[in-house]
Formats: sequence, structure tokens, C-alpha cells
Amino acid sequence: MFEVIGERINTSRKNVQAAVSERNAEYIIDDVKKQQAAGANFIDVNAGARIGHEVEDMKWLINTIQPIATVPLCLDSPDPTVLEMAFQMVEKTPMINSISLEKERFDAMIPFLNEKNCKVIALCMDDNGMPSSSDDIVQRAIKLVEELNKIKIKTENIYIDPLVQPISTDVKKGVMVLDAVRAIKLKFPEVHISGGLSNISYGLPQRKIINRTFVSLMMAAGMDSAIIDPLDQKIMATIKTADMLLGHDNFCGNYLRGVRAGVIES
Ligand code: THG
Repeated sequence: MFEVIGERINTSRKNVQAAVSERNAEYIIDDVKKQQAAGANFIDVNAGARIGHEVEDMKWLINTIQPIATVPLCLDSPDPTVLEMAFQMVEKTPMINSISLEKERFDAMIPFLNEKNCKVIALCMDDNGMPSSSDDIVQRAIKLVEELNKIKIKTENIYIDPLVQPISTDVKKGVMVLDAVRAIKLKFPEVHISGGLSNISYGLPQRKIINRTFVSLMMAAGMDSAIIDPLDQKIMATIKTADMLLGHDNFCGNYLRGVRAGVIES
């Protein structure tokens, strides 16, 4: 079944930034409860936007969220020391977001992740920047799986983020990532594919219809997780419907539950 990583607890969002700087726990708790009720399987926590405050903000967010969290957290930072600190604080084994092939980040993450049985999002990013072809994405994914397997992270705990890029800059950016996802799943059937989707629509109007259509194409290619806003009812409806059409919803149970709950309508 598709796994939703709720993206809303991110200090790049204005209201969350205000709540974090005012230490408004009620706002954060209410938001997390809503994401869980809407079907989030993980709660992403990103405290990166208030420069110089990431460590204290991350600590406060974890202490605020943990008592009411019914699902694991997805600890989201480019900084290995922040991830390590946050990892020590959580009770439920978290998802780590993320590792990449950028040398400095990679070398700091490997000893930390060594033999940990947590889930890891692995970005197809290296010191040359974003991938520039489908094959580039696939080669980076292979390298990530091999290196993580070496430190005993099981393939089934790896979530490859192929890094979606704006279609407004090059109309082939959609098929580039779709082809890569199919190739990665062919080579590693157990690996998960996840990541943000909204970059696909950057620079275009009416972005949400692009994001929703793209998630169903990505799911057909093998994406089985994404970092999205679970309170966006339309993308949740698209995901549930696509999951059923792809044969991942026994007796159409989740689809029917979604209809009864009023989350899915034609
Ligand atoms: N891959 C991985 N992790 C990620 C990303 C990714 N973490 C961060 C990000 N990308 C995903 N999270 C968010 C969180 C919030 C928003 C977008 C992505 C968001 N954006 C508003 C918008 O697009 O309209 C603007 C912000 C606002 O509300 O002020 O809310 O790709 N592994």
C-alpha cells in the first residue's frame, strides 16, 4: 500500500514558522492530529528554515509532537548532526530524510546509519548536483542501494528519491523520472520510491492538477510513497483511486472507505 509522508510540519511554511518561533505547541499538535486523521503514515519534521535555530527548533518540535504521534516521524534535515540528535530523541524508530551521494553529507551519514534498522530516504543527488538523465538517476540509485546495503540497511528500508525537476524548464523532465523509476524497480523490486512531487509543476499555473496527474503516473511506474500534504483531499483521493486501480487495495476496501468518509468523490 502507498505510504503518505505528511509534509506540513516544515518551518518553510509561514504558519508553522510562526508557531515554532512563538513555541505555540497547540498549533503544531492540532496540525499533526489532522494529518494523522487524514491518513499520514509518517509525519515529516523539518526545522531548517530559521537559520541558526535548527537544533533547538527540531528538539522543541519532537518534544511537542511525540506525545500525540500515533505514527513514526520522518526526520528531515540535510545536516547529519541534526538527524543524529533527533534520532536519539524519538521513541518509535523514525524514517531518516535524508542521505545523498554528496561526499561530505554521505561520509557523515554512513557511520551514523551503520546497522540501524530504520527507514532511509536516499536522494539521487551528488556533488555534480541534480541528475541530468534517466540513466543518471538510475546509476545514483544503484550506488545508494549498494552503499546502504554494505552498512546493513535492508533494501526494503530504502526509499529512493529520484528528485523530480520542473517540466517548465524541459518538457522531458517528466518521462526522465518515470523511466528511471521503472528501471530502479526492475533492478530492485524491494526498494521503495518516494520524494516530493510538486517540483514538477514549478513555474506553471494551476499546479495542483499537474501534481495530482503526475502522482498517478509515478505510481504506475512504481512510486509507492510520497511527501505530500495529506489535508489536500484531491491528491489523497487520486492516490487512493490509483492504488486501487494498480491492484494494491484488496476488495477495493480503502477506496470504499474513502468514499464513505466523503474524501473521494467524482
Ligand atoms: N524530498 C525529500 N524531502 C523533502 C522534499 C523532497 N522535504 C522537504 C520538501 N521536499 C517536501 N516538503 C514540503 C513541505 C511544504 C511545502 C512543500 C514541500 C509547501 N509548499 C508551499 C507550496 O508549494 O505552495 C509553499 C510554502 C508555504 O505554504 O508557505 O507547503 O523533495 N526527500
